[in-house]
Order: sequence, then C-alpha cells, then structure tokens
Amino acid sequence: MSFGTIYTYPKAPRSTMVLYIADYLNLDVNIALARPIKVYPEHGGVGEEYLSKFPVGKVPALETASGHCIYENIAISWFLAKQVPSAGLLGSSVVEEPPVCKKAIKGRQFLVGDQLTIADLFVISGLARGYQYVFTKDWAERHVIVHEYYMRFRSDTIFTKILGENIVLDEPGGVYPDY
Ligand SMILES: N[C@@H](CCC(=O)N[C@@H](CS)C(=O)NCC(=O)O)C(=O)O
Repeated sequence: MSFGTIYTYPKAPRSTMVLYIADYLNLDVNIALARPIKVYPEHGGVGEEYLSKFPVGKVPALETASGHCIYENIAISWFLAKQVPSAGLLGSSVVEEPPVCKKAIKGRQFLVGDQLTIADLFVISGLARGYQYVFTKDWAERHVIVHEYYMRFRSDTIFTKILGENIVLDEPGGVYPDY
C-alpha cells in the first residue's frame, strides 16, 4: 500500500530533499503534480481541494495514506525520516537530532556525525538551486570546500533521478522555470 502522495512540480527546489528522503528510505510514495499560481499563473493555481488540505498552496506537500496532510519541506522531511529511524537521517542520537544546519563543512564528510542526515540534504538541495543558475566553474574554483562537498552528494543516483544530470555551468544564466 502506498505510503502517501507528495505534491510537487519538477525541480521545485524545496521539494528536492523531500523526494530524496522518500527514495532513500524506499517509501512507496506517489508523486503528484501541483502547480502553485505564483510559479504557473497560466494554469490557474492548485485548486480548492488542494488549498483545503494545504492552505498556503505551495509545494512540497504530503498527504499520507491515512489522510494526514503536512506541508513545509522541513516538517515533511522530518516526518519521512522518522519512518525509518535506523537509516539515521535524523542523526544517531538525541543530541544529533536538533536543527543541524549550522555546522561547518570544512574537514568533514557529513555535517552531523558520521553519516548522511537531513542536514546534508537541506544544504545540498539549496546549493543545487545555486548551481542551476549561478554557481559556475569559476565560482567552484573559488569555493573548493563547498564545491567538493556538493559534488560528493550531487552525483549520486537519487539526486540525478530528481534533478537530472549534474552540470556545472560555464556561465551564469538560464530561465525559470526551465521545464
Ligand atoms: N516554507 C515553505 C516554502 C515552500 C515554497 O515556497 N515552495 C515554492 C516552490 S519551491 C512554492 O510553492 N511557491 C509558490 C508560492 O510561493 O506560492 C517550505 O519550506 O516548504
């Protein structure tokens, strides 16, 4: 039986880590298209039913098979990560579990502890947006630590599935949305 439905549109930046976690944990989720009016004005918005479940009308949003409706990418990520505690995405102890995004990358393989957590996924997903339009090869040469950290994760199969091929731009540019 399906775990639930994640609503998003392709490459929505705040959906990236949610989709990653669902895939990483092998949760059986449906992916459904939702087009917020600010991003796709030509499609008329997400509709009343969506708004009744997710009043802010944004993505990502999750509706579980039992009808729980959750929005905000951190809340969804947390909820998904909790489904499989042994995967360690929330850290390996209560001390590691809290908001884990203020650690330095330098000299570390992961932001928290010795394994992938949602802290890494949050940062990589945000950086991916930068690499989509702004972070060029030249930028990468000037930000070696961040770039190496990013590349280590971004090349994995799940990110590639969600975001496409890992490309570093020669020049900044591109249009939004690009799909
Ligand atoms: N605080 C929300 C923000 C969600 C958000 O802004 N999502 C964008 C797509 S990445 C969106 O749906 N924008 C449409 C809008 O602002 O109405 C979260 O972190 O999930």
